[in-house]
Amino acid sequence: MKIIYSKEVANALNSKPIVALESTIITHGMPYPTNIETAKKVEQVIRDNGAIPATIAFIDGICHVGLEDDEFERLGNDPNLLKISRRDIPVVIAKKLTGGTTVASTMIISNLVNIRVFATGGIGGVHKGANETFDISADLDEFSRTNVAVVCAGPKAILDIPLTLEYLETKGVVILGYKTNKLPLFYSESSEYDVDYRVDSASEVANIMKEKWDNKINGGILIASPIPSSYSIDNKEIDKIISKAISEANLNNIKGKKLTPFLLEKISKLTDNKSLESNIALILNNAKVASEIAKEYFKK
Ligand code: PSU
Ligand code: MN
Repeated sequence: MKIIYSKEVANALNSKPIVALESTIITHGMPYPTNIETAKKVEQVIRDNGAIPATIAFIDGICHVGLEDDEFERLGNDPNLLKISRRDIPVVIAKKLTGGTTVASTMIISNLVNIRVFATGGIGGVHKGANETFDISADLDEFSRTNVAVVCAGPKAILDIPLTLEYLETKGVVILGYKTNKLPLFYSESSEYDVDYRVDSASEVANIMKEKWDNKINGGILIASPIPSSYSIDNKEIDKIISKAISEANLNNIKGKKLTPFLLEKISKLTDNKSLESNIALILNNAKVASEIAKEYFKK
């Protein structure tokens, strides 16, 4: 595939620590113009913490690694763009289409261009009711085969958490709790679930990355970093709202790749944008943690 690097990323390839970023958050995850403002703030946090940001997207079938200002604008201000996951990539290239990359497809591109650390908000997982709908995010299978460490704030609270954890275990994916023993759940800093292992520093994560890939144990590593306390929303409070949002999705027959964006938007409305503020805060925090990990891994 044809890849265009931003100037900043082109200068940094193989010479500076780089952090990859997804773009479905821009195209489908947040309203305009908050989406673009947030994406740019996330990039700045990465620079401020000594790494180089590389937001990944497809524009007219060309893969962009690192975006220029006009490209952010193009992605952020068009409701008809695609949500591009693993299955979509070849079609998007051949048909010269435009859209945001999910966690799964951002991992694929990062791996291709040798970027080993990626920051996002929350990963996809096993949806509630998946025993009937079969709705399991392609993000989870990507973790079983693609060598990228992903910093997130835990699985999205809209998911079936126990089933998501079982699925990850089956697929051989480890969840590292960043300075926590308990699994953070996106909007909430903690939960009743344990992480697989607690890690207390970026260099500890970098050691685990190196041992995994040097020993050819392919796949991703999930680093769960809790949302900052002051933005954390109580589990029970948000659960009620999530249930309401899911009922509305069912009533409106929202399925497949439309479900996650629909739920995020509904939750935001039902919380008077409090969830959106939390979403922004957790992504900024993940960007910082990912920068630290990228710097440590770069030294290895
Ligand atoms: N987390 C967010 N906002 C998002 C997403 C995750 O805070 O928009 C996106 C990611 O791109 C993730 C995708 O890969 O949702 C999962 O979608 P699905 O559940 O359809 O696989
Ligand atoms: Mn899905």
